[in-house]
Amino acid sequence: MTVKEKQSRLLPLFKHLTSLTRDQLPVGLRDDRLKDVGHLPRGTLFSLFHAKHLEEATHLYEILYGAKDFDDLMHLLEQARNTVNEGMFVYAATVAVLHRDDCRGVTVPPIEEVFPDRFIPVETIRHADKEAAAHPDKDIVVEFEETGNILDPEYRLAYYREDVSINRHHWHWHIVYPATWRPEFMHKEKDRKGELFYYMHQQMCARYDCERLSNGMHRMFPFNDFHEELEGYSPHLTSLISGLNYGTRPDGLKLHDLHDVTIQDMERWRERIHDAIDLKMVHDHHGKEVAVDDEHGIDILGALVESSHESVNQGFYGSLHNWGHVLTARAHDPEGKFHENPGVMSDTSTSLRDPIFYRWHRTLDNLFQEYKESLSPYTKEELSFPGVEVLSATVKAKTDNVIITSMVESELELTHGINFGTDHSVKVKYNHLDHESFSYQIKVENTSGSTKHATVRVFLAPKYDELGNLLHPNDQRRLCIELDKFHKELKAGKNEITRNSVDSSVTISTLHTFDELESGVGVNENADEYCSCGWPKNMLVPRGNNKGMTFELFVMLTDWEHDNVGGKGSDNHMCDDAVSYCGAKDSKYPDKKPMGFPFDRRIDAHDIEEFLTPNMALTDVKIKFEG
Ligand code: CUO
Repeated sequence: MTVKEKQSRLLPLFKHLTSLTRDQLPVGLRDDRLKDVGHLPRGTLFSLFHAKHLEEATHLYEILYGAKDFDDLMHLLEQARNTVNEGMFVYAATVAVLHRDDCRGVTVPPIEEVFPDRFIPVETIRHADKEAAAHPDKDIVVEFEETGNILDPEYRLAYYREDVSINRHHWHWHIVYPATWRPEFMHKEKDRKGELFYYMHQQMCARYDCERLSNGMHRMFPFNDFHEELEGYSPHLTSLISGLNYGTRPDGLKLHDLHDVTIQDMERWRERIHDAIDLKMVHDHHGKEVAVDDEHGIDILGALVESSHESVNQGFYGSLHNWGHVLTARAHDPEGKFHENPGVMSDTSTSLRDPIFYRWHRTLDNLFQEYKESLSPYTKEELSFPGVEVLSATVKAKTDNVIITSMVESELELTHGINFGTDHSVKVKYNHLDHESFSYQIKVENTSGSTKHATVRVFLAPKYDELGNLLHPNDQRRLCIELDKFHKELKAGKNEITRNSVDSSVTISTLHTFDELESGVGVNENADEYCSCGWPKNMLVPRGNNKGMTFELFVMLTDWEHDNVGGKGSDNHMCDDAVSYCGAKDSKYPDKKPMGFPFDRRIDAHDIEEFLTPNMALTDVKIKFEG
C-alpha cells in the first residue's frame, strides 16, 4: 500500500469529531484488545495532564502501536473512534501513527483543523455558523473576533498566547514526547527526554519574556505561592464535543484541593525536589540513592518534575508539573460542584493561551535553574575552539542587522472539524505575527592549517531590561532564544558562512492543511510526522517594538568532533527539521553538549565582553515591528 493510500484511509477518521454522538460500540462487538477502553465519557474534555485520563490514553496508544499491520491499525482506529472520548482518540491515534514504522510518510491533519473549537473563539465560530446557514450555496469567510480589551493589561500579549501555531506546536511536542512513554514496551528510546522537557519549556518561557519586553511589560513573575490570588483569564472557547464553555477564571481565585490532589501534596513534592537539588541526589523507588550529577542531573530532574514514566520515584516526588496544570484549570470549580469544564490549562493544545501557563512554567524553570546554578560556570577552555576565530556575524535583511516584524493574515478552514451542513468552505481569517526573511552571514578564520568541523550556535537575547538598563549576562542568559544550530565544515583560512533563517534547527519548514493532505499535496514517503513538532517559523523572533528594540545576536562555533554523537543522529538524520526541540527520531539527541549550551550555566563574568572567547561574536540587532 502506498503512503498516499494509507493517508487517504486515515484522514476521514479525523473528520467531524466534534459531531460524534455519545453512543459507544458495545463491548460485545469490540475487538478484544479494546475491551478496557472507553471509560472517559464522550463530551468530557480530555486532559493529558490528568493521571486517570492519561492512563487510559496510554493503554489505547499502546494497543494501536501494537497493531499487527496497517490494516489491523485501521480496524482498531475505526473501532476506537466509535468507542472512546473524542480528544483521547485523537491523542492516542496521533501518538501511534507518529511512531509506527508502517506509518512513515503518513501525516496526521493539523490539530487546529481537527478541533477548531480549541483555537477559535466561540463568537467567531457562531458567526461562521450563522453565515453558513444563511448562505448555503457560498464559501464563507469570517473575521476573527477579539477576546478581550486593554482593561486587562495582559491582553496586550493575547496575539502571542492565543496564536494558532504556537499552541499547535505545544500539542505536537507532547505527542512526540508522551509523559508515559515506556521505551521497554515501545522498543524506541527517547534520548534525554527529561532534559528536553526542561529545555523546550525553558525556551518557551524565554520567548514569552522577550515578547513581554517587546510590549513594554515586565518579565513574568513566577507562581511560587500556591495560596496566592490568581489573575483571571477568560478563553472565549466553547468545546463543541459538549457545547460547554472552557472554564473562565475570574480575578482573585485561589487554588483549591481536588479530589485527586491537594495543595499540600504539591508543596511536599516541591520540597522533596528542592532537597534533591541541594543534596545532588534522589532516592529511587527502591530507596537507593542516585546521584544528580553534572551529566545526567538535568535529565533526572526533568523526568521527576514533569513527571514522566522515567521519574526515578513517582510515589515520592509526585507529579508536580502535571497536577499544577490540572489544579489551575480547576480553580473555578475545584469540587466539580457546578459540573463545569476545566479551563484551558488542562490541555496541551490550549494551555499556552492562559497567562498562568507561563508563570507556572517559570516556577518550574526556576527549580531547574536552581540546579544549574549549583554547577560551576564553564571555563574559558570549555568555551573555546582553538584555531577558530569568528570575525563577524551579521543579520542580512533589507537593512543589515534590522529585522522587520508585522502582523499578517491567514485563514483557517473549519469544515473538517465542524459539520456546518454545507459542502462549501467555511473559513476564519485571523492575524498572526511574522517577520521578513533574513539570513546570517558569519565570517570565520580557521588558523589551524587544516579542515575543521564546527557546530554553529546562534542565539538572540534582549540587551536591556524593562527599565532600560543593560542586562547582566547572568540575567540575559535566561532570555536567550536559540535561533539555530548546525554543522559546518571550515576550510583552512577564511570562511564565509551564510545560513537562511528558514533553515533554523528549531522551526518546522512545511505544514500541510487538511485539504492539501486530502488531495495528496505534501505526501512524501520520506516525510516524517515526527518533524512537525518544531517551533512555528513565523514566530522565530520576538515582535520587537515600533522604535526598533535592541537585541544581541550571539554566534558561537564549537568543535563538532566533540559535539557529534555519532551513529544515525550524527548529521544527515531523516528529520533535519527542528532537531533542537524535537531531537532526532530513534537516535541520540544530535549534540552532546547540554541543551542551551553555553547559556545553561551560571555566568560569573562581570560583563559579556569578559565572557566572550575568540570563537564567539556578538552583534546588536534591532527588531522593528511595523504593525
Ligand atoms: Cu508543555 Cu506544562 O507541559 O506544558
